Amino acid sequence: MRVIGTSGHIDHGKSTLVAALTGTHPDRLKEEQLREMTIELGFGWMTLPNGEELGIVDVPGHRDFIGNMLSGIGGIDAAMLVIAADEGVMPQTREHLAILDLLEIPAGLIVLTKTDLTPDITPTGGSAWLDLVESDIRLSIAGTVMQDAPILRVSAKNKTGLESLISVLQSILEQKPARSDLHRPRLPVDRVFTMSGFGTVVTGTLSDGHLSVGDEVEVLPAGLKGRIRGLQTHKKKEEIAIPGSRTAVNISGITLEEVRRGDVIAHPDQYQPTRRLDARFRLLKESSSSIKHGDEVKFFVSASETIATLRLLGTEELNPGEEAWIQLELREPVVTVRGDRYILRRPSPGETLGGGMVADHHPRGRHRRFDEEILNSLDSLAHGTPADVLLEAAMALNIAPINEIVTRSRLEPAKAAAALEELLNNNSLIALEEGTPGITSELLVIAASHWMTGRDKILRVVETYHNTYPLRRGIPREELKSKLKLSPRVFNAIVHKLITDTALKDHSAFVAQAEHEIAFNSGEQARVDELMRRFEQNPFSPPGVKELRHGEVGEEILNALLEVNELKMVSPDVIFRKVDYDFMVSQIRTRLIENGTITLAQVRDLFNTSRKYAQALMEHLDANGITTREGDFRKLSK
Ligand SMILES: Nc1nc2c(ncn2[C@@H]2O[C@H](COP(=O)(O)OP(=O)(O)OP(=O)(O)O)[C@@H](O)[C@H]2O)c(=O)[nH]1
Ligand SMILES: [Mg+2]
Repeated sequence: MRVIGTSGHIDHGKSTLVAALTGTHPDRLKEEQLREMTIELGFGWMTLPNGEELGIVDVPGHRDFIGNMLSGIGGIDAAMLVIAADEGVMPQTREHLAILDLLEIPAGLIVLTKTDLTPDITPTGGSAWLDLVESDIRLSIAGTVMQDAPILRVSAKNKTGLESLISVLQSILEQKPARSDLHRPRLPVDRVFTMSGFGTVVTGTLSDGHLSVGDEVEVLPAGLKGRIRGLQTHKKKEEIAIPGSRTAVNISGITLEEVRRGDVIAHPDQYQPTRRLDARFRLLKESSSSIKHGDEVKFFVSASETIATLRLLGTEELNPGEEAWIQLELREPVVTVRGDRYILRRPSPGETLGGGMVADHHPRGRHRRFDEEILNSLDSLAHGTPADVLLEAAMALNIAPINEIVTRSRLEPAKAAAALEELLNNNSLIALEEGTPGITSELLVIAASHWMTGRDKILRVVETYHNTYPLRRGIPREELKSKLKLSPRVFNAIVHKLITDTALKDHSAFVAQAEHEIAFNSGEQARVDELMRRFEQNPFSPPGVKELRHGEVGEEILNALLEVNELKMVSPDVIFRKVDYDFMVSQIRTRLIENGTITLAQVRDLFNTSRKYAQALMEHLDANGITTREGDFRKLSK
């Protein structure tokens, strides 16, 4: 399945040629037939000798309808630039050629038609006039995408030269790889109509993925949902429409008024319309004047068209023939992605100014002008290696799953895979989660430069916490998360990474800086020493928790002593020094090994303490699986 498009000056015989090739005249409208002039896009199709289906989009040559021409020319595999032999290269020949060049239409051929009108044809087909026209054409196409295009001499009227035209066309198309299926179909709508009994039908050249009957679809930019009721290619019913084919989609749930030319049909949530984009722009050298920052222009991409304000990011003014980075603010949202080719025209008087490639379809914001960093990052998006492009996509998304970064980069799967491996190996990209990082994986990753700044910021928050609460073990995870305003998934991934890198210490519900130790100042140390003396005087009947908390020792110091394991809490009311606790446990163990059982009263007498302490200790030992209670007795747990 291939699609080609015509182009060329008005009346040069484009539609007649399509009719001669396909058997159907593409001009359908009454007005078109009366005026012998194409206004709307026309369509035809044929089967090539090798059996491949070929769709043909026929465009108008009249300068007033160049918007229609642009809406049909996107997505084609090759262009036929049609030039009438009796007139040669004319203004719209040049303008269409410039457009094909700006859109980088990948392959093409030039059809020198109406050769029957050339008077001096010799019996062998030679003609001094045609040779002259051809050499003029060669001059015009030099340096453009059409530079090496073959020139075919035909007469659509007499049907001469058509066979060799078809065979050259076939061999050009055979050299082109089939359109890749990226599973992100988009159909830029170039026609909308209704068919009685069916409802709304839209047509376009499908790209980036396939559509199937029954699919839920979205009409963008509006976002209205519908379902595919039927699909046709070249008037034949299909269950699946493949990328690169002329496709008619019958959509249920969408009325004729709800969809128009320039809209895009896609699967839900795969494309986000944009109102701002960054692009490389070339002003045609034939342009009648320079352009300035803030100029209003008409923006054409795929089948859509909208008014835009042009911002020159690195220069005040752009002269004919020059290139620059621009940011476009669009009056209406359009669907476009990185890598799309676009055209800018001056609204009035109508003139094609130039065009180029969309470099970023969702830039981070309204760029400051003359900002070196922004211009450099745009350069790497435009000229960089796949790794540069992938890294730019990662930077733009900050922290994101790998598959989203790959989608944004618009790289071919094989290139994306190699770029990903390279970036992970040289640590330009950092995986925040564990797993196998393939291009379809959902592992969170982050660009190294963002990681460094993000990591410093987090460590600073933790450090500030340590400085405010030096006697605390660390900051509660929840508190850190809300301070950083991160989603649970991103937060957990980052903290996990920081712990693995030993930048943070893990204390389950708390985290601390790796080097953080609880340390008392001299005043605090004096209070600690005094407290420890009180414990030492009555090791088995020590001061009560309430008294300590609210007394001069204070909560912070008490908690810190528990943190550093100087004290051991056995119940909300009872705390022992750790050494005394260990001593009691070993004594009880020895008793149990000798006697098998012990009672609360025996514990009380053993340490010459009160029932309150003995009970708290034994319940603590029960709860920790050291002892088991049976009535009044306790035994060692098994
Ligand atoms: N003698 C002769 N006349 C031709 C030939 N091809 C087209 N014509 C005539 O040229 C006129 C214009 O042809 P179209 O095919 O409508 O031209 P077009 O390029 O489609 O014009 P637009 O769509 O308006 O840009 C018509 O009168 C055709 O009959 C040809 O090979 N020989
Ligand atoms: Mg025509």
